[in-house]
Amino acid sequence: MNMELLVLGLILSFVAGQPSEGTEPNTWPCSDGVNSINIDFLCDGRNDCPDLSDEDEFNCG
Ligand SMILES: [Ca+2]
Repeated sequence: MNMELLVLGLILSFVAGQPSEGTEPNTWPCSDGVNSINIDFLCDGRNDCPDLSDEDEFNCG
């Protein structure tokens, strides 16, 4: 059935589209390109990235 192939293709494309360069699903990459934080710490009012990018108004505004 073509439907089965369609579903399989969707699953494969979803898996292949996941970030793979050391980025966990629940992390947010700091703007310095080196560090990453738990997504829960993004815009929580405390500086977690060394470059303070997680509290930057560009990301939180
Ligand atoms: Ca934070």
